[in-house]
Amino acid sequence: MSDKPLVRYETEDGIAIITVDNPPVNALSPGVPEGIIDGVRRANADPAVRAIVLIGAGRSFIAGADIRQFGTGRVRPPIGQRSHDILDASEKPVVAAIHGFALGGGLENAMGCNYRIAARSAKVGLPEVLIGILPGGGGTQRLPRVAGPKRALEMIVSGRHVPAPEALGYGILDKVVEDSADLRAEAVAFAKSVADKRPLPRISERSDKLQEAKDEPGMFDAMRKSIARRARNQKAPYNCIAAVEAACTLPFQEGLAREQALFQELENADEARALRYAFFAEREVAKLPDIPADTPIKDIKTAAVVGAGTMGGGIAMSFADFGFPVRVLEVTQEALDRGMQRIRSNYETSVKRGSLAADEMERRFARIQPVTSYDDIADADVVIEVVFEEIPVKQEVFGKLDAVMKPGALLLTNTSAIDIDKMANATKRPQDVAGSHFFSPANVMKLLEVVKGSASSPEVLATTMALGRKIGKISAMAGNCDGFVANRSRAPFNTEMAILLEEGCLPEQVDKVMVDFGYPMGPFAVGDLSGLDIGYAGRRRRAAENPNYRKLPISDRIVEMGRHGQKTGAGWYRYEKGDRTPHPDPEVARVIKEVAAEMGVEQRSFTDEEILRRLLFSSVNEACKILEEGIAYRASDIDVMWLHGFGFPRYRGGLMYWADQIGVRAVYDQISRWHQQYGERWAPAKLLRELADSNTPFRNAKAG
Ligand code: 3H9
Repeated sequence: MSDKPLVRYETEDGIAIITVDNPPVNALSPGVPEGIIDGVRRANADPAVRAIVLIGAGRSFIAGADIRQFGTGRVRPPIGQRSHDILDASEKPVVAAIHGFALGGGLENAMGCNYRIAARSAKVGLPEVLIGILPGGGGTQRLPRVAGPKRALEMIVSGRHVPAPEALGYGILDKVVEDSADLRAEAVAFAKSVADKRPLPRISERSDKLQEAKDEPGMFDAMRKSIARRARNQKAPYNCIAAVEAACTLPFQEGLAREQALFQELENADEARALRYAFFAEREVAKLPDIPADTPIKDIKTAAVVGAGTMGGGIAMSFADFGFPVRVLEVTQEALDRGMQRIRSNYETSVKRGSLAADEMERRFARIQPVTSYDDIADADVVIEVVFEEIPVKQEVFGKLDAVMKPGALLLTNTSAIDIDKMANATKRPQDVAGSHFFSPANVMKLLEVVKGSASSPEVLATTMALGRKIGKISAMAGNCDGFVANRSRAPFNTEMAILLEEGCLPEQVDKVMVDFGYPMGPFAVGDLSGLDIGYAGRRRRAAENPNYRKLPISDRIVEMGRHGQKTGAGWYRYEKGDRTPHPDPEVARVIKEVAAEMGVEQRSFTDEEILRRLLFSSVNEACKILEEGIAYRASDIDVMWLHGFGFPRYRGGLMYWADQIGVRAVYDQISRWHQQYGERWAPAKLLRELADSNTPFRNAKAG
């Protein structure tokens, strides 16, 4: 560790400057709040100092408390002696100078100051709810006082990062300066201009904006109601609301005490532990043990997508949404028109819902250019193939791409299961080929699974990982095998879903268990949404390749009846015309019984827990095999993939983290029992047995 001080103190022309210097993001690690407190006391004691500036060194102001310190039992100073309390009590004016991020404890300290100025590109927010806690440093009490309770509720319950110009409009900031300006010099000048102004404006002493809650006392219940579905099984969002409510009903000091009590209920709860784990897992996933950190990254400015189906359109939107011009290729005009129409109508839905402004939609749509000839995409920096999942079709596309694309272009395939090398070998530049597997709907789901072909160059892989981040995705690396990491680990879950039906479950029963667990939709309803014919084609391919492949006769019968999901008005559920609500269908129940009888499988009833474990344990076992084979780097990468590819509830950490809560030994024992009962598909992975024998948590498992 360097012995450079975490907080520096200097004076300049009567202004004390307190600089937090704790790279990379100036988190409030031990020593930082103490350094701020020392600086404020020193400045107040020095008659030559007239005002104080609090600023961050490096790329940010302060990104909040040090998340690694939560749950460690570290004793925090009592109310009145915390850095924001001391800033608030300063007798000389304090100006916070914000660039980069002022998040969580960062914004809380800034709100303890008398004034806040920020660079135009800065962002402020109280994102604590996203790690299962609430702003416990006065944020729930000061934000409603400065921005009004309604805005504070919205910001604290969503945890969103608010751009500086918007924060200025809410009254959180006093001034925004251009990024080209010298923020420190601006802050010093500002401090001089307010040095003699008295009384000092203190957010803690304000109550004018709290009137809003008196005029509209129902706002807290309305907020609770509006988050009921999204926040089910969680406590932090509700404690956030309760704390803001306290700000509106209690004097400031009592409000702080209430905030503290509500914070303490959360810090060590399972929810916060799981969310902290997810936060760090999402950062870990970017680290590639076998690719040097200094691998050059290609500059990607333009993209092309081959195939304008639902997935191709979603991928094109992902690029357009982040400012990339993208060409979409279909060889027939009709398919191209249909694809562009689908993109347009997806954007229109967002505009109707209010999540996208109409002019922004036009800007994004204009970035997507439809073309019908390969020559028209030849100069793109990256091309993503999104055609039908059949090897010869894909190989033909890659042959054409090889012929037209400029040298050095990234040639990516969105296949969800096919061996990347089959496509790479259809070109004379296999080093430029890799997998870029998006998840449905591609413009919404955040996971980008980057798949290594055997010849993919480190440069292509590192560039694809970085490209994912540039289009707002979380990139995760996977090895090349059937289904890669995400779909392969999920496949046994899909198999068990169908087998549960043979044994007596109904789709609506399984879906309810998974929705209660925290998924946004049940797996059968998701199947209907994405289309059941894709899985059907995959099963046929695998059955042809592998004579021992476990057939799923009920799933096959449903598809063979023409029930392909929402797009045909029926799948596992039936749908009314123009409506996406799934309705349980007695016809499906009849087919299930009929096929089960043909198979000679006895039907019985299931508990919710048995359903949940049958589905998820099967995937945990497969995930162990994936790690054992070195297809994924870390168990936590698999968790990140489940969170962002499949909608696994974040407050449960991820598949492997969740399994740890049950315990590796208990999982192993159950899987072993099912192995006895059901045969080979439940054979425990070697790694699972080793973890159980050594009592090593799943989350610590790494590639074998
Ligand atoms: C809080 O403030 C509670 C208070 O109310 C008081 C209660 C009493 N702590 O994300 P990046 C690390 S709760 C520790 O890749 P970016 C991160 O792990 C806190 N470490 O950069 C990574 O390390 P490594 C409220 C942190 O530019 C490195 O910094 N605040 C923290 O993509 C770079 O991070 C938040 O929740 C932290 N607080 O994004 C904000 N923050 O290199 C959390 C970062 O070893 N942070 N690290 O992998 C963020 O959202 C993003 O990091 C940020 C920068 C947007 C700031």
